[in-house]
Amino acid sequence: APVIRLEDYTPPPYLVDRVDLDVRLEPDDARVASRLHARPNPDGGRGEFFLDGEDIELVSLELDGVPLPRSDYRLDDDGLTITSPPDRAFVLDISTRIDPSANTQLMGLYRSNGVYCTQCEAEGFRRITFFPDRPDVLAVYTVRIEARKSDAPILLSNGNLVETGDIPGSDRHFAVWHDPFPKPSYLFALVAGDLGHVADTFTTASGREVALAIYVERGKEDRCDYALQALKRSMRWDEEAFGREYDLDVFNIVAVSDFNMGAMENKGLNVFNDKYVLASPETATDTDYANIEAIIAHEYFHNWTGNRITCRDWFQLCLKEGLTVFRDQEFSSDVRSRPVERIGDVRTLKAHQFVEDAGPLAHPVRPETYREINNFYTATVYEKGAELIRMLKTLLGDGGFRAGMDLYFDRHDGTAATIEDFLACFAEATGRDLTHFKLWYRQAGTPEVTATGRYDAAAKRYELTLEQSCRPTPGQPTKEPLQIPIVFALIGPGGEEIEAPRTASPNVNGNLIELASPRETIVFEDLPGKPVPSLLRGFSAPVKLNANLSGDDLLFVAREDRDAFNRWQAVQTLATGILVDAQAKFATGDRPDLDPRFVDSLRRTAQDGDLDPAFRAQVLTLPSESDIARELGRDVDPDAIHDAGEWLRGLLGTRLGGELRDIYSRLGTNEPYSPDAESAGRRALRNTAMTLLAATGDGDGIALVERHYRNADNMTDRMAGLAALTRRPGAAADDALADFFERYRTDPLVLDKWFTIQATVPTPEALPRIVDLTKNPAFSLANPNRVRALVGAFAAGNATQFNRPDGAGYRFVADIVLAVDRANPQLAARLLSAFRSWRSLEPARRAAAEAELRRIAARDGLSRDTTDIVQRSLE
Ligand code: BAL
Ligand code: ZN
Repeated sequence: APVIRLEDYTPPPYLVDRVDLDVRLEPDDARVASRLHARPNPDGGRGEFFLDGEDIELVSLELDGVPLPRSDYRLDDDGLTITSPPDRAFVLDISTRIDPSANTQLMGLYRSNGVYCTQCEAEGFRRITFFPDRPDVLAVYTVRIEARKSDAPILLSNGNLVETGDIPGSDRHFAVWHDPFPKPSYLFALVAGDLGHVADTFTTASGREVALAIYVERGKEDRCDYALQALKRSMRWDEEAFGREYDLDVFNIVAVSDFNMGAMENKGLNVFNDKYVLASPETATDTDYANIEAIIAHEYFHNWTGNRITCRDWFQLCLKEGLTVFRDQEFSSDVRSRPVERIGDVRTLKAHQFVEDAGPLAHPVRPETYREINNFYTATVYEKGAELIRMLKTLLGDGGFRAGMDLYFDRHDGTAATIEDFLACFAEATGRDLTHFKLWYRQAGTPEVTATGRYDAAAKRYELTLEQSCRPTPGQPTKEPLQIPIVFALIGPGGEEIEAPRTASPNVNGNLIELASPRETIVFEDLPGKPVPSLLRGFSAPVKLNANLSGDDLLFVAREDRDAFNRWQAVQTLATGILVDAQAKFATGDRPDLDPRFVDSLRRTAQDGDLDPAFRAQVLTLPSESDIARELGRDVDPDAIHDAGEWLRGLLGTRLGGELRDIYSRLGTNEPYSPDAESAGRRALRNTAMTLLAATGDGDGIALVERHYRNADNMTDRMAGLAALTRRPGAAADDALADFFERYRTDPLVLDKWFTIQATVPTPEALPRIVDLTKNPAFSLANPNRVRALVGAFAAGNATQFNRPDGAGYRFVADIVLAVDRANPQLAARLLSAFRSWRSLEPARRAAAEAELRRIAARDGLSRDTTDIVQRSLE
């Protein structure tokens, strides 16, 4: 596939102002009649008019009502070219035929569980009709849908419903939808089927009433309430936090069971993976509830950041995604606990984005080249993109940030914009020069910041030296220094924060250091005693910080820092040191030992009833195996890392046994389940205590877990029990798994949890069991949720078994990638990216992983998506 480059962007030569679609649905024969009102672009070049088209059959083509002679157009695999279009406005009538049932890619128009639905981002509209399928062509859509009433009583599209009716003399009916807001083709959506729904209304700040509805498979209506309430909270929040009101008369959400992404923000008609809509206490965990709330919010927030203002081209993807992730993170922080949300978001960032940045798939937040855009819906574009917005807010302050956002909404509403447009609004609104900041969008890789402090007691002076560096990433062998906002405080010996420490440095402003050069020394004067620095508070920049603090200092920060994030971070840093050391010992057959002060520190947090239980749970949750692998960076031995984790958890379970049992019994409750953040926090702490007690492996611990599983009255507790029980294969684990299957055998979304639990058992029994599970009638390679629950979870969440020294884990995943690739390239490519850390493994595993990548690369007929990932992984 050709490389597409940002620098080659040219405006579209022809614009389309209006699209009238008439879609007649049959399961394997859908007819799409499209009338395009087109005209030459005054800002574009002249010449041919290219309309993308893929896997569709052209039935007829007319220009201004006259069939276009064969000599006036070309048809090839990529689309249709009108060779000499008129030099004035004109109308194109195009009709195409498609087979929704045969569409296994889940891009364009397809059928999922008997429901017609569409997915058009990034380039799916071209699989429905011929169209300049690029986000800078914005049109007003009117859509008529016609189908058999028995097949599809519900007919939905974007915008407002303007007409419905029956077709006389047939069992067919139709609906006409009109969306007054010009939009790019990737935001087009159509859904038709026999669906149930729940409804509500929302009154906007200016008093307009909006009809809300969530459509789902019949029988699932009672699982939509949480999503519906989350939608209303989101709508209110966007008014209050960003001054953004909803703009249509209706807002519809549809949940479908076959979906490549989490959800899609089509204008007025969001389509969701049902996993992120359906919830009841018996079927969804607290994490599921939190994800539903965040994703409902995310898609809703796209209405302004994505839809009203869209992207000029796909290189600008972070313009809508990074910004919208930032907005959904802020929403969750406001409606839940801010420090706990931040810890969760940073854990996610490090687990996915830092890993991506450290491997062969690293790319800038705004990439400058791609071969397949589907492969750039990544943690870097989304999560690091959100961090860039957060840094901008830190640098400009709340007022400056809001002024920049207001200007952006004002100036670019109704247009397709760029990162340059976006940053210019902030520069103009605040008078700040953002030239240096913009480098964050261009330069890939995770910067490392090293801090070294020196205290001169006689002079009462503290010198803080900060240095930054960044390792090479693909295509970027050398790196420039970035502008890094470091929120900080100096903590005095008694734990008090030293207010506005005196410094002559121009790069310190209140509690903010702006590090812009490779190396910078800041001198603080008149200190009352030797301070301990609390740096990068709230994780103010997406960097790897080496603060060079002693064990004593870290224990001090863990106890005294007023910044909750940094208290948590200090414990993580201590635990990381312990685990890195322990895994080296396990690798050589030695026994590690444990500093009792670390245990005391955890004990203090565990027992501190003044702290939010959710925060205490986060502190008691050790770094993951992938955190330790990332810390090591090379010659990783996943077995040694796993052994170290088991050792530490077991030891903590023993040493903190009394406190953990106390937490467990105190937090037990007879109250009915509620998914709110506070209740969820108490369950999180109790389940963390239980997990540590189970890690001791002693009889009491196991008995406790068995009781916990049996007595659970909600899915959060049941899953926590099941996860703890299945860490150790045996009769108790098998009994619980059999029980779980019987309880939920008719519920695919819940069975996904059952697949995932078995996929992540960290023992050699796992792989043969997973191979077996692929033959279970409840499993299907055609459904992305099933594949991700079993195979995705194995590759991404079972480090010891995916990385089996005999290479069998790699072979299994590679076989699945090849099997899935023909039907659903996007899903296959996503699965394959689990190999991205292969170069950091110890030599034997590295060789085994490389062999599988090469086997995939050698396969004929590989999709563009998978080819792109495999080639970049091997480069
Ligand atoms: N635009 C793809 C799905 C999402 O990020 O909301
Ligand atoms: Zn998004």
